[in-house]
This record gives sequence, structure tokens and C-alpha cells, in this order.
Amino acid sequence: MNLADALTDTASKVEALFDTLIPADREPVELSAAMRHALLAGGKRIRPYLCVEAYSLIAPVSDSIYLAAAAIEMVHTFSLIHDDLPALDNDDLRRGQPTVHVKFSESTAILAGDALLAMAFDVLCQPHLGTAEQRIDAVRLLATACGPAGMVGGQMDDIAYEGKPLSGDQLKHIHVRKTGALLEASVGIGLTFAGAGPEDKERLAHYAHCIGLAFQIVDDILDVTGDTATLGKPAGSDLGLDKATYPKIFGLDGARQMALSLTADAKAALSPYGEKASRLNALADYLLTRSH
Ligand code: GRG
Repeated sequence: MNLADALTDTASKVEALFDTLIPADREPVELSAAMRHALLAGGKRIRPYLCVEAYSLIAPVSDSIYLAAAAIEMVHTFSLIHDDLPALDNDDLRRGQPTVHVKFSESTAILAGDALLAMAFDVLCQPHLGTAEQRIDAVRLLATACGPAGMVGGQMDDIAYEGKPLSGDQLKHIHVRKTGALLEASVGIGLTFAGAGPEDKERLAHYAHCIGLAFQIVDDILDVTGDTATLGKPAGSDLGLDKATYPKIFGLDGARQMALSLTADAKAALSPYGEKASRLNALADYLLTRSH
């Protein structure tokens, strides 16, 4: 299966799980509708894919790993709902659809995000996902990735530094937490449930770290060079919020060069796995060349 088909396959499996986990008729139906709107509006499903692919390097893929992958995507979707709120980025469009606070209401968007975050941890604790120890490790990886040392901390600094000059290292420190931490946790959780040892975990953490940074650099580049229709979210929003970005600090060519070199580093970390890692290799290339 090539990368595009594999991404589509992962997407359809986690979407089927969302449909079951959050039935449209579950009370309160307005809350379920808002959660479903956010979860089922599309999205590249990169984090679930990373989780499943990391797992498959170590063990044959089982159905249960898709549930862990779905839990990760629920946290990601939560972060997007809250990130779009008027108090944060105040965006009207996400994944080509009206954002949750626009389609429903601000209070519903806050609560739908809260519900997805809580539910993600419940899903990750389901007994058939793995041993108790594996589930505790996975919960910890996810909690750390989205807590004050991860996504929330990165987001906090991102806001705090709006309109202020930032060095390349400071920008990196923001993005390693805001975007990179969840990508790294996706790989870490896949490996944890597959029973990987410390060497594999370390190697693949480096892969995830590098693609995480490259991902954010490309995101910043697309914000400058992309258009709203292709991105499915407003282009130029970083400029509007006076945010420090890689193209702003390093220029478009400098930023492209950094993303290229990080992608090469990420792929080098996969070399011990040979052909088995071909799709993770292809993912690194895709993240570099993506248009949305
Ligand atoms: C506690 C998890 C948590 C978050 C609260 C709002 C917030 C704090 C953090 C915001 C984090 C955030 C939205 C970072 C941006 C990451 C990013 C570039 C998202 C876009 O990811 P893609 O391109 O999107 O994978 P799709 O739509 O394809 O899923």
C-alpha cells in the first residue's frame, strides 16, 4: 500500500471508531454534534498514522492500536477547537469547514473540546489496548505531551510572544512543545503498545522530533505561500496575529532549507529498519512537500 492509500485507510478506521464512540443521538445531542463536527470534518490524520506505523515496525498491527490512535486524534482535535476560539486565534475556518464556535457557539466549542480531552484518556485506558503498565505509560505520554511541559506550555508562550521579537531558538522551544510534543507522543504510544525497547524508542523519538519541527516550519511556510481554499483554514493568519515564524526569522529559503535538513535527519534515524520503515520515510517526504 502506498502512503496516500495507507493514510486513507488509517483515516477511515479511526473515523469509524469516532462514529461508534460518539453516537449522534447521545445526550446532550448538541454536544455530540459539535464533537462529531470537529472529529469527522476531515484532517490528514497524521498523528494516528504515526502511532500505527510506529507500532507496525515492532509488531503486527492489531485492531486495538487504532483505538489508541483515535484517542490521540481526539486530543489533537480538541486542541484545534480551542486554538480556533475567539480568545486564541479567532479563526472561522478549519479543515474546510466552519469552526466549532462558528457553527455551534463559543460555549459549546469550549465544552466539546473539554469532552474530547477527557474522553481521550478514557479510551486510552480501555483494558484490551495493552497491559496495565503499557496503558499507564501511554496515558503519561499523552498527558505530558499536552500539559504545561508540552502543548499548553508551547501555546502559552506562543501567545505571550505575539508581537515581540524572538530568536530562532526561542521559536524552536515553542514549537517543539506546541506541535512537536503530540507528534512525538503519537510515535511513543504506538511503540509502547507494541512492546518496543529503549533503543527503538530513542531512535524513533529522534525521527518524530525532526519531522515535528519540519512540520511546523512547513506550516509557517504554507501560511505565507498557501491559499485559504487549499489550506482549509485562513492563509496569512500568522501575519495577522504578528506571530514570529520561521520564514520571518530565517526567510522563506532559509526556512525551506531547515525543513529539508530536518527531513534528512528524520529519515537517517529510520535506516536501521530498512524497507519496514518505507512508509515512515514517505511520510517525512510528504510532510515536507504537502500543500495543506
Ligand atoms: C491541552 C491539547 C491541549 C491544548 C490546549 C489550544 C492549545 C492548548 C494548543 C494549540 C495547539 C495547536 C493547535 C497547535 C497547532 C498544531 C498544528 C500545526 C495543527 C495542524 O495540524 P494538521 O496539519 O491538521 O495535522 P489536520 O487538520 O490535518 O489534522
